Parts: sequence; structure tokens; C-alpha cells
Amino acid sequence: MDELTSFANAREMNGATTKMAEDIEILHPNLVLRTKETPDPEALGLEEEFPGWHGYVEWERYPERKKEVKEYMKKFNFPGAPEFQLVPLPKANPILEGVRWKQYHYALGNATKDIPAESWFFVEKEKAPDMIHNRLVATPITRNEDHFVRNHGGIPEIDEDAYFFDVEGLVNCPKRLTMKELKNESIFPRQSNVVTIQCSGTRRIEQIHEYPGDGDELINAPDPSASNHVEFLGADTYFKKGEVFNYAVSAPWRKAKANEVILAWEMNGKPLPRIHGFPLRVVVFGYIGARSCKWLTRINIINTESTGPVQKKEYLYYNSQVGKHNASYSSGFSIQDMPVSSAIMSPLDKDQIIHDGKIKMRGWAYSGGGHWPVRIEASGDGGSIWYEVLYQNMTDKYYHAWRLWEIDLPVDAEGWLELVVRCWDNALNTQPTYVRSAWNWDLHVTSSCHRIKVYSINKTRPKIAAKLKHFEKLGVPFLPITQPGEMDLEGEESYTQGMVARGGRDLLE
Ligand SMILES: Nc1nc2c(c(=O)[nH]1)N[C@H]1C(S)=C(S)[C@@H](COP(=O)(O)O)O[C@H]1N2
Ligand SMILES: [Mo]
Repeated sequence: MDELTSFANAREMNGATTKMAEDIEILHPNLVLRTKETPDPEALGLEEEFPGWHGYVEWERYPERKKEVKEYMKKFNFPGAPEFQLVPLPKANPILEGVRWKQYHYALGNATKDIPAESWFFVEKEKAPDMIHNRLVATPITRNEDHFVRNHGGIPEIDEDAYFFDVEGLVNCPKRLTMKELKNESIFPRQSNVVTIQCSGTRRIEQIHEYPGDGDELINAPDPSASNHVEFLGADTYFKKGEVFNYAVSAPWRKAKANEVILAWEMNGKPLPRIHGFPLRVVVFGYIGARSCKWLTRINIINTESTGPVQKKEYLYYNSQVGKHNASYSSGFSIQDMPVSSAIMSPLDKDQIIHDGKIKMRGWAYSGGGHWPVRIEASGDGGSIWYEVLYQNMTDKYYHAWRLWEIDLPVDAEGWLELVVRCWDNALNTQPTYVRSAWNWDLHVTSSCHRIKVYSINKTRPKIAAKLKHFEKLGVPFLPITQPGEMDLEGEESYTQGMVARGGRDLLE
């Protein structure tokens, strides 16, 4: 069922009391109302917080506004979450249109209704049109256009000149800082780091294939105590279970003190793209991408982890016996450091490879929390025999970045094989063997050994070489292997000889 069908169901379920919103100009025609009266979003008085901050509605400073919106949202019958797991699955992540997400934005009227369309505009403007995954392993530093994007909300459009952020909470002297002040090197030292940002949803589709799970998804601060946490708030609106929030996450203060949290306005020497958080984002080294808050509006020093839903209710790791009936927020542990992980980027799953006894494999390896990939190993037989990637075939090591690797894997066998990769980090951590070894209800951090299936056609074997030549002579393509050949597999003479040599098929006595 896709989002559109689930939307239709929602409409039906609501039966006779349902009224479509087409007569209200401001509201999207597809919005389904629960009430007889027509909701008026403009009566909520929502507006952008500051001039020059398009797309930014502040929620966290106005608890009353949040409450009012929560009540208001009950007037709509939004479509349910699309079911995309208990259905025949695609190989890669399914594309969901985000019908519900768009409707939330429409429902709130002028302050937010254009955000989905505007966000899409920036996707098209700032991202490579194809986002080919193979380019990711072409160079150790990913081009900005190819860097992955993950947003919970829309993309705000903030003028750098109008921009500032606040530092507050458990600080001696709260401050509001402009970009100009932040860029003043006599106040704030600059640093540049090679850092990998990895979403905890990377390779999630592998866990979904195994079992379906939950598809939801410092500046001038005096000296906060060691037990404090640094909360980061973003300008985007985050809808969760009928409520509105600004994106908020946190990292322990000690992480910031260790100089492993930066405020970034450039990415690879270029201004930060809007889609990645312009004018200013946080980068938390070695943590899951979710903590690297974009479009920063506020740094808040607090004495617990952030109680925003992203920190408190999401990005939690349960064991595989925990599911819908027994998951609670407090029993999951918070995913901060990324575990050691790796992936094969080429060949691709189900590739059919004609080779000379070696298959070239390429990919990435990464470990969070300041660890780095030390050894990468590849297997051609599902993980019994491992070959080590030569250190010469790995890119430079950094405390907080991935390493790309390649190996010419010796492969004698023919037919379907399982290629596997695993990485060892400097703390001797390695990856769980199978997806199920580390499967978890929220489908996060798929760090098990990455496995793909390929069909091996080994030309160093004389028979195979002869067969390939034969196909070539006839002008018949050898691939794909599933295409039935026009010709017989064997001539009459060869068959008769073969049968005699083997003593026939059915015995006489
Ligand atoms: N303000 C804000 N910051 C955010 C998010 C968001 O939705 N809003 N998504 C987070 C998640 S889950 C990830 S993985 C990273 C992705 O960063 P990127 O889009 O720049 O690659 O941003 C994080 N920062
Ligand atoms: Mo993420």
C-alpha cells in the first residue's frame, strides 16, 4: 500500500462525517476534515519568527502555541503512515511521496504551506540530479552535490545577514551571536576537520528485508558542569504524532569540551548548501548524523539529554526481542557513537561478472566515536575465507572519517556467490555477522557484515573461456545469464561420448 492508497482508506474510514476541504482556499483540497466547521489556520496567528528567516516558525519558546496547534491538528484526518514493509520490497529504499508530511504543512496555513514545494526546489538546485552511489567511492571526500540528505522537516531559507543564534540555559551569561561575530577569528578560533556524517538509517533496507520494524520514524559558555548536555535547536518544523516542534537534539557537554563538536558554515571549502543547514550547522564528530543539527537557532545547556522527540523518542536501540508491544522510550538506549560498519559499493547485488579469477570490489568502511578502520576484509564465500585489503588500497585514516577501499578478490568458483565485507576498527571491534545478529525494532545502524550476491563467470577456466568464445562467434550476448541461449548446450557427439564415459544414466542391473 502506498501513501496514496492509505490516504484513500483514511477518507473512507471517516465515512459520512468527512468533509473535504476544497471550499477553503488556503487549505489543500486533499485535506480531510474531522469537524463540520472549517478550520481557519490564520486564526492561529502563526508567522515567521524574524525577517530574513523564511520557513522558520518558532515553537519551543511558545508552549501555548504548541498546545493550540496540537488541538487544531485534531480537526484533520491525516492519512496514516504508509505501509511499505509488509509488502513485496524493492532492493533499495522505497520512494515515499510524503503525502502526510505535505498535508501537515498545508493544514497550518500561510506560515508553512509552501515549505514542501520550496524544499524540493532546493533539493533540485543543490543536489546532483542522479546522486549515483558509485560516485561516493570515486573520491575520499564526497562532493557537496553528492552528499546524502536527510531532513525531518523542510528546508528554511535564512539570510546570512539576518542570521544569529542564541546560547542559553545553564550558562553564566547568555549570548546572541551573529555570523559576523562567529567568523571573527580573534574571538573564535577556526578549525577544519575531515569528518564523515553517517545517518543511522544507512543500510536500513537490509534490516527491513530481514524483518519489518518501526517505520517512523559554544561559545563563550562559561563552564557548564561535566554532567550537562548541549542541546541544539534547528529552525525547521518537525511534526510528530499531531504535535509541532523545532528539531532538537543533544550531545553530552564532555563531547563539546573534547573539541569534537563544531559549528560549520563551510563544507569542502564552499558555503554550506541550504539543504545541509545554511547558514550554520552543528557537526558532532563520530556520532550518528541526527545529532548534527542544521539551521541552528539555539544552543541550550541543560542538565539532561534533550527531551525533544528526536532525542527522547527516536534513534533508540532495542534488542531484537523488543517490538511494538514492549518497547518503551526509557528502555532503548540512545544511539550516539556510530558502530564500526562497512559496505560494498561495487559490484552490485545480482551483478553477473565475467572475470580472470579476481573480482574487483570497492566500498567504504567507517567507525564512529573516534575509532577508525584498521583492517578491512572481504570474502567470496559468504564469510568462511577472508582476504585482507592491502593498506595501500585504503584511503587515509582519520579519527572521524571513513576509508575507501578496494580489493581484487581471488575467486575461483563459478555460479552464485555471496561476497561479504567486514571491518575491524582500532579498538578491535568488528561487525555482527548477519543482519539478524543486530536487528533492532527501530531499524537503526545496520552495521552487520554487508553481503551481496553475484554470479561468477571465471574465464580462467578453459571450458568457460571456450563457451564465451562460442557465444561471441554466434553473436549471442552472454549476459544476462537468465536469457535462454538459442543454441544447444552440447553437440550430439560430445553428449554420446560423455554418456558412454559415465556408464549411462540408468543402470541395467
Ligand atoms: N535541523 C535539522 N537538523 C538535522 C536534521 C533535521 O531534520 N533537521 N536531520 C538530521 C539527520 S537524521 C541527519 S542523518 C543529518 C543529515 O545531514 P545532511 O542532510 O547534511 O547529510 O542531519 C541531521 N540534522
Ligand atoms: Mo539520520
